[in-house]
Amino acid sequence: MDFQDQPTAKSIPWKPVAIAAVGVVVVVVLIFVIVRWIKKDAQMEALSEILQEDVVSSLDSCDSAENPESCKQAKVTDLATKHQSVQTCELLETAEARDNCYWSVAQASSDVSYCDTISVEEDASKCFDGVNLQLAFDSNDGGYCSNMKDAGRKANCEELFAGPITIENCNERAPELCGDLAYYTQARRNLDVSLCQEIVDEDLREACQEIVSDRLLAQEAQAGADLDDDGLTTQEESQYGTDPLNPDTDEDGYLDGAEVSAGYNPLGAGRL
Ligand SMILES: [Ca+2]
Ligand SMILES: [Ca+2]
Ligand SMILES: [Ca+2]
Repeated sequence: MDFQDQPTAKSIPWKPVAIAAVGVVVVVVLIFVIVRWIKKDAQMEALSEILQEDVVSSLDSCDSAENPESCKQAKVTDLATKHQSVQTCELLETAEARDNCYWSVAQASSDVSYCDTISVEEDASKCFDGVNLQLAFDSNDGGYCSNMKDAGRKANCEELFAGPITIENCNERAPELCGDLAYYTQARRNLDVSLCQEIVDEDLREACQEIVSDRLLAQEAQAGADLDDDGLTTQEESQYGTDPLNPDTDEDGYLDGAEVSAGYNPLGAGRL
C-alpha cells in the first residue's frame, strides 16, 4: 500500500450546503410574513365592517404623509378611541404604540379594564388612576379616589374632593397624621413655634414653622402700626381698649389718639 492509497479527508460540498441554508432562511422569512399577514387579516376581521372601511381609508391616506408610520399610529389610535375599540389598537406595530392606544381607549370609555391590556405595569397603574380621577370628576364623587393604586395620587385626589386632611377628619382619612395635626393646630392657635418641632412629618413640620413665624412677625408689625391712622399704635389701642380699626371709637368727633394725648377718655365722656 503506497502513500496514494491513504484515505483522504472527505471535502465538504459547500455549494449545496449554502443553497440549503439560503433556502431555509427564505422559507422562515416567508412563514413569518405569511403568519403576520394572516394575523393582521384576523385582526381586521375582528373589527366591524364600518371600522374596517375607516381603517383602510385612513391607512391609505397616510401613504402620502411625510411620516407614514406615525400617521398610521395616530389615525389608528384616533379610530380606536372614537369607536372605543381595543381590537383596533391591535393593528399597531409596536408595543408602545399599542399601549398608548389602549390608554386612550380606556380614557375615552372611562373603563379601567382597558388599562389592564397595557404592557408596562407603571403605565397601566397611571392609566387606572387617571380613569378613576376622571370618573371622580365626571360624577363629582371623591369615592373613586379610594380605588387608586398610587398612594400619592390617591391622597391628591382625596384632597381635591374632600379638602385637606385636618384634625377634624384625620380619624377617618389618615389616622397616622392625627398626632401631628394636633401639634399643628395647637402651635397655630398659641403661636408657639416650639410645638411645631414635635411634628414627625417633615413637610407639615416645615409648614407649621413657616406659618407660625409669619404670623408672629405679622402680629409684631401690626402691634407697632397705626392701622386706623388715629395717632395710636395697635398695641396702644389694646392698652386703652379702643378699636384698632376705628379712628374714633366713642364717636364723639375726636380721634382716639387726640383724646389720649389731651388726657381725655377715648371710650366716652370725661378725662382719663
Ligand atoms: Ca390706631
Ligand atoms: Ca382707634
Ligand atoms: Ca373719640
